Amino acid sequence: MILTQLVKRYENNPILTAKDLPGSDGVFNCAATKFKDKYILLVSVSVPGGPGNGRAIHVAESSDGINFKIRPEQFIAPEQPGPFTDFDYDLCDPRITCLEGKYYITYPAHKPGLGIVGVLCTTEDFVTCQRLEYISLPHNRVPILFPEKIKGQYVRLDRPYGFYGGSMWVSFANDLYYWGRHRMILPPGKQVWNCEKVGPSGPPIKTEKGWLVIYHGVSGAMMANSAYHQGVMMLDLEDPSKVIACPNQYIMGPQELYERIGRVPNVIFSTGHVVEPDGEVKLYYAAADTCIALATFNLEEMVEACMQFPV
Ligand code: BMA
Repeated sequence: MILTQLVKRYENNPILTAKDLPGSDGVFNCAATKFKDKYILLVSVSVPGGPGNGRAIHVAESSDGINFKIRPEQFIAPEQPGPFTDFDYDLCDPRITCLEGKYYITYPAHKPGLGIVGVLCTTEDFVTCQRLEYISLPHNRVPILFPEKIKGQYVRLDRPYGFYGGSMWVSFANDLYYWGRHRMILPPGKQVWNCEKVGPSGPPIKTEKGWLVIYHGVSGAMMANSAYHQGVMMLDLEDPSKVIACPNQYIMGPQELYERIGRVPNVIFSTGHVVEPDGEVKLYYAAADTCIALATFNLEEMVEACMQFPV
């Protein structure tokens, strides 16, 4: 079973580039969801001369999930006055979860010298975004909420720094603010593609067999440069601190030119997907920290394949 064979790249990739937003020099890591009858991406946009890496978050929308238009105005802007100013400098890697009918956005706010913290936000209309709270201590890059409560509690995945380089953890909360019962569920792997760090991609997908988690694996010094791949694993439906299957293969690795050449070469970094009613998963991913591309796979086939690698 070769997992990469289950994933199909869209033939006209990339679907969004800096040319789609004049003035920018990169449109990449994006959250993805559906809102009313539209597909929405929350896109990290970099602008020369902006703070940090110059990144802010913009909304892109589409009727077909392929042809997107980016709105020129910033949806989450850096350096806004208020309680969250300290870390709100370089905004990137948003993720979104629709939970109890509301849209929750999480992103790692980054201030060089201070660190990286997870911020929780919400939006009702994808026009304005309210920052609600920091939900992690530094350094923690990637909180993503599960789309429903499990045994009465909210659940999230994240990737604090410093545990074997960067491992994936699950935590629980009675509200969305006070998190605890932290458990490490996945340390970096033993393969070249995931040996340095691992972290969650978009929100876990509920299936009959368990929660399918798409995650990124980072290779370090074992390759000439680090490279980002995407992998999958399954968590127990009732107890998501239990990994029930975890293939040692990746599902996508940098292969096409647009994935291999760019601001950061050899990067496939997904922070969002949409599951269609017919079981097709549209996986949106940033290629080489430069542009956004689309790949698809069938959910049932991926779950079956993943379950061939029980833990
Ligand atoms: C991560 C983040 C992402 C970036 C990725 C690959 O650490 O900085 O924003 O896409 O590295 O460069």
